[in-house]
Formats: sequence, structure tokens, C-alpha cells
Amino acid sequence: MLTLFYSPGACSMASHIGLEECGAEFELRPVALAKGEQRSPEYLKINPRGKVPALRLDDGSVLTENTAILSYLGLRFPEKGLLPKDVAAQARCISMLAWLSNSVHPAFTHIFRPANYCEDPAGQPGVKETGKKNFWAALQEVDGIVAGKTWMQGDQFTACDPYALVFYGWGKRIDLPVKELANYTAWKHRMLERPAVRKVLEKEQNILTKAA
Ligand SMILES: N[C@@H](CCC(=O)N[C@@H](CS)C(=O)NCC(=O)O)C(=O)O
Repeated sequence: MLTLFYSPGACSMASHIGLEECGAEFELRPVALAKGEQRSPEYLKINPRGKVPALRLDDGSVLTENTAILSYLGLRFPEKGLLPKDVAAQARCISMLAWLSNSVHPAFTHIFRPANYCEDPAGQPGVKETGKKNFWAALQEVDGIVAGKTWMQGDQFTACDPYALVFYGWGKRIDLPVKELANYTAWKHRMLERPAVRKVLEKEQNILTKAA
């Protein structure tokens, strides 16, 4: 059975939604980031980088990184369409996952954990400020990407959709005016209508299930 190591509210929600959307049989193992459980010797045996998500596969091996986990689900459950069948469309989907992982997520980390980027406390407000600017610019870019589309990649719900939802929630969490992003907000409403998405948000008590 697949086992997902996750933390409510963290980026692992993307993989959690992916598993639920695929109808996969899986177990959940929470890792309390606030208590530092990701750095415990037990968890470091699962993911030596001390991050969630990590997906333990049926053979006991472990897969890390949302990009890889979502791609794995797309390949393992092709009938669910998390990865498009057309090769170029599939590559575009992976390209989007990579951007979400290597640009959008780190922009938020600059706001949330500035000390990761600047040891001198005097420099940290500047790191936060730049992170906020970059994160907001990324959310605006997503707003443009979903304009005129049902899902991130067009008519087909793909692996990019669960990942993009994480960042809408994080924007809301730090009081960015995400509601002003009309396309991203309309897309978020469509996401919330999906039973698998709803189930995960409720399980994780995500901020997006709360009014306003
Ligand atoms: N690129 C990785 C990022 C993983 C990551 O940074 N996860 C964060 C939660 S959102 C984490 O586990 N942080 C714990 C820590 O840094 O101590 C992915 O997409 O899976």
C-alpha cells in the first residue's frame, strides 16, 4: 500500500489531492513540522532532506518531491489523466510542475523562513519583502495562465491543478488580496467543487474551507 508522509497546510497537500483524485489506496502519516518531527531520526530515514511530502511505494522505496510524486501518479493511473497522453502536453505539464516547485514555492519560503536565505537578522526583512513581491507576481502569473481555461492546462484536470491550489491557500494565509485575481479565484471555486479536493481540504482543515 502507498503511504504519504504529509503535514496539513504544507505543500504535501498537492500530492495528497493527487492520490485522492486517482482513487489510490493509501495510508496517511502526519509529520508535525511545527514540532520539528521532520528532523527526527525516524523521519530522516524516510526522507534524509527532512521535508514533506514523501511517498512510500508498495515495494518500500520512497519517492520525494511533489513534481515526482504527481508524475508517478499520472503514470501509474493513466486512466485518471493527471498527466496528458500527448507527449508534448505531458512535457508542458511537467514544465509547469517544475516552475511551481522551483520558483513559486521558494518565493513563499523567503517570506515564511527568511533565515534560510540570510543569517543576519538585519537582512531578513528585505528577504521577506522580496519574497512577497515575487510570490505575488507568481500568483498573478497563475491568474493569467488560467484565464479562459477550465483547468491549468486547459480542458483536462492535470497534476498542475492540485499543486496550484496550495499557493492560492498560502496567499490567503498571509492576507495577499487573492480574491482580486478573478481567474485564479474562479478556478479555485471549481477546484473546491471536486469531491476529492474537498475531502482533502476538510481532512487537512485547510484555510480554503473557511469562509472569507
Ligand atoms: N520541492 C519540494 C519542497 C518540499 C518542502 O519544502 N516541504 C516543506 C513543507 S511545504 C517542508 O517539509 N519543510 C520542512 C522544513 O524545511 O523543515 C516538493 O515540492 O516536494
